Amino acid sequence: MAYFFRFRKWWLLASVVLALGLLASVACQGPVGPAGERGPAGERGPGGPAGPAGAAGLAGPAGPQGPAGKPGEAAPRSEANLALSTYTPAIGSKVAVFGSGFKPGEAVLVVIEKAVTGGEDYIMAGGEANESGALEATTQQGTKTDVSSPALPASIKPGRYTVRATGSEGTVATAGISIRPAPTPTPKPTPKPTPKPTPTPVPAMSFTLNEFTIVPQDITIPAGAELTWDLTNGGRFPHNLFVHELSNVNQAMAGNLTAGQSKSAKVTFEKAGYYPMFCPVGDHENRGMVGQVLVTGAKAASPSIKVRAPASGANLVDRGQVAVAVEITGFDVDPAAIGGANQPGKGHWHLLLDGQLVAPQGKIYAILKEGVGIGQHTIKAELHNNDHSPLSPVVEDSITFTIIAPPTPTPAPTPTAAPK
Ligand SMILES: [Cu+2]
Repeated sequence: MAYFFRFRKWWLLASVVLALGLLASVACQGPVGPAGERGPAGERGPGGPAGPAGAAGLAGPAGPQGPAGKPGEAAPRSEANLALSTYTPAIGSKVAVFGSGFKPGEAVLVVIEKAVTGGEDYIMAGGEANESGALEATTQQGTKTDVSSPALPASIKPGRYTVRATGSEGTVATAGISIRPAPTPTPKPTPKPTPKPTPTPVPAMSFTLNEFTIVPQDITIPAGAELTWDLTNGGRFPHNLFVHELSNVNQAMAGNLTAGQSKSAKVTFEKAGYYPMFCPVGDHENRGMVGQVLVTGAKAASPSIKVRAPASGANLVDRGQVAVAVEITGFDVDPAAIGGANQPGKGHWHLLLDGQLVAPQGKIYAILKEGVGIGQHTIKAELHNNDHSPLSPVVEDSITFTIIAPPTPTPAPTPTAAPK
């Protein structure tokens, strides 16, 4: 340790001396002497980074023309443009071709190059360039700014092709196309039969037929439901129950009932509307065996009225009355609303005899007791709104019939007296 301290004392002394000597040499420096002669140039040092490029010099004179190059393939002179409604059509589909840049008035033919088996071009479409050089095709519907191909035929093998449009003045345009095979037709799903709505079971209906009435006279039933009709002949004469113009019902009801007889039949009314029922025996209908069947359900699109009784051109034995019956569809008859405010699709009908209004009707049958004497008569039936205004357009029907005198009863042969 002592040795170290002795060494350090010496070291400190030396450095003090040194520093003093330095100070002295600076302090006693004299002024700087003149520059000495320039020494010989040293060796050239390594090159510095290149300086910025100088401004381009003037172009030198053109060199001599080189030899002409090999003529290249004539590029399609696609001065015009071609666009397709689809670039990947399937066999069987149509492609619309839109073109522009042709010479006005130029006739243009569009083909698919080498598309037909055997390498033929497939002629796709033809058109004409209009004044602005756009491709146009004239069709029955007039001019249109595209030319459509017919459905691409199966004679074209699927693959990639070039569509080329060539103008009569040499303008050419091309477009690539990739034709896909015809889509495999998706088998049409066999239409499921629309399940017939399960008809709401309707209780059986019982009718009593008599001289000359049908009871009940007015019934309301749902369309499409299978009904059971029980009939009883409570009268002395044969009777039955038919509905005008509904052959399916009448077939089910075939077979008149004799006095006291009963039967049951299944009937279905397909369409909504008001249908006149009647007894088809003799002139029982004209004697009053009429009734109304209101079938509820989806209404027919437009209102209609048809005179069903008397039959057009009928000869009716004069019974002092005439039964008139109409069929109404596509319209609601509301006796309670007669004279009230109008409601669309609802109202009543007017019965005219020989041009005279008899009365507004709230039911589809009426018994005329006046003005129906012997001779020809006309019945007209018109649909009217609640306020008695006619429908627009007018909905009406008319028939003529003739009332004839009852046949004179052939007197019962007077029994001849037995020879004595
Ligand atoms: Cu009858």
